[in-house]
Amino acid sequence: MQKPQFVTLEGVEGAGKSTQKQVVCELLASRDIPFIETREPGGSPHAEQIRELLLAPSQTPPSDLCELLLMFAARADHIEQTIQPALARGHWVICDRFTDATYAYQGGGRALPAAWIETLERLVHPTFGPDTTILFDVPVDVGLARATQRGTLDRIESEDRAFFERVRASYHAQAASEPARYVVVDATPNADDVSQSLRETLTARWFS
Ligand code: T5A
Repeated sequence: MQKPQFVTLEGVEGAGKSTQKQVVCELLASRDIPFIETREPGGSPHAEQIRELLLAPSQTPPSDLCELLLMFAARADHIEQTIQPALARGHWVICDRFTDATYAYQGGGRALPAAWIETLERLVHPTFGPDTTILFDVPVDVGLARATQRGTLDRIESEDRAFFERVRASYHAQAASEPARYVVVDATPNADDVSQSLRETLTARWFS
């Protein structure tokens, strides 16, 4: 049997990750493959508390370095408490965002040095990372319009358009540098068309 996979979903705000995560889950369920769904920041009790700190709108937002350290603090707990136990039980892990989001948001968006992120990555998960990363790629304006239409924006979602252009550019660079790990999906069409394309791509990648 195939080794359980660690699968991450990435993209700018409103790209449709949460919507399309169901397609990944249905694909696994249809083949009786055990899996868990999780997310970052969050995914374990302590990491979910850190998520609240990170995303709550605030008159006095955390410093950029504080935000970066909290992302990795949450991740350390999430890996130990949730991700690695699930993989050890033979479950696939489907995770909404992971360290690539830190490179995109804190590295790209906030312009923190990549070397800081690399140092924390080596500390928190030196030998462990996603087997497949699905990047839902959508123009920033389209993603932000969808996120805005859905409801109130959290602290990070409230950044300006230039911030999210840097986030998207970082994702493009990451996908280009690791083509074997990344699956890039054009998330601009309607949700049904994106689902269909995703289903075909993942079936070919994992099960053919
Ligand atoms: N973050 C996270 C960092 O800064 N650093 C890090 O290291 C990590 C891990 C997480 C925030 O934290 C930041 C990034 C984020 O800002 P979150 O609430 O989990 O916060 O936010 P997101 O991950 O961005 O999730 P969103 O829900 O905002 O976006 P999704 O999941 O991509 O979009 P989704 O599926 O909820 O869809 C949004 C709306 O669009 C519609 C949906 O119905 C929904 O209403 N939609 C479509 N409409 C038209 N066509 C389509 N194809 C559509 N697909 C979805």
